[in-house]
Amino acid sequence: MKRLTGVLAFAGLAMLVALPAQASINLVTNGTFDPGSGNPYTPTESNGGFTTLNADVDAQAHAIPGWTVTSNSVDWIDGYWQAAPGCKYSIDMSGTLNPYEKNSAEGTLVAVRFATTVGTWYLVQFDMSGNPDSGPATKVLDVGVNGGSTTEFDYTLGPNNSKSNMLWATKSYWFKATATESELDFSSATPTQFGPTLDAVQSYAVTGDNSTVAVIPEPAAMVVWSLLGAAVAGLAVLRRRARRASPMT
Ligand SMILES: [Ca+2]
Repeated sequence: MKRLTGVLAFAGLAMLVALPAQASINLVTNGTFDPGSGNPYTPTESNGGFTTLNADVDAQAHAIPGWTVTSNSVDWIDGYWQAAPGCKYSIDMSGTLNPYEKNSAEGTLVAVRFATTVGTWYLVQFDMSGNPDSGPATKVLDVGVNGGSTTEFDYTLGPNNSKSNMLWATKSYWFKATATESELDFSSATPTQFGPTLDAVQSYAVTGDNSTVAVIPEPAAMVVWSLLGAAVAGLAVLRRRARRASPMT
């Protein structure tokens, strides 16, 4: 039994070491902007492939699970253009000019807060493109945390950008947590209705600082992999025992 325990411990350790970075916890709720079932604001083909969500209309501001529209409006897209790889929905961060807009379409979307450890670095990754319907050619998106200073991200439409070929680019933003909860703020800085587009938002705690890309493994995944390792090791032991018990072949 002592030997078996040792084998299991070793197998568990080996699985931990081999754990891929992709197994880490994504801290962002609904970074792909899925509506859930029965959501009356779900964008559909029949309503033109997008729904405009106004910050000044409470139900619209909270229509996307995990997110709040906090200024002007954003357009929630399904079908109007190609979403980021692996996604169905996406966002035009510059919504639609209408009576709620105060002459600016620059929307702000705030993600629901997640627990953070003060002093730990976090990587935020998201896919960005631009509304190809009209200018400006360069779309500007500001990203920040807890209402603090922001970092500007630009995306310039090229000759091959179209609604069926959005050419989404993955962007990375880093922040060092200064609070036990953090919220991600995404704001369009493109005042026309044709803004930066956003999709596939994820965030991960990292070890070290923003110069080293070592993502902290997800505890739950570690447990699963450890159990799997233990099961594999246990099977091997049983198989060896069975082989010993039966005649040589
Ligand atoms: Ca728009």
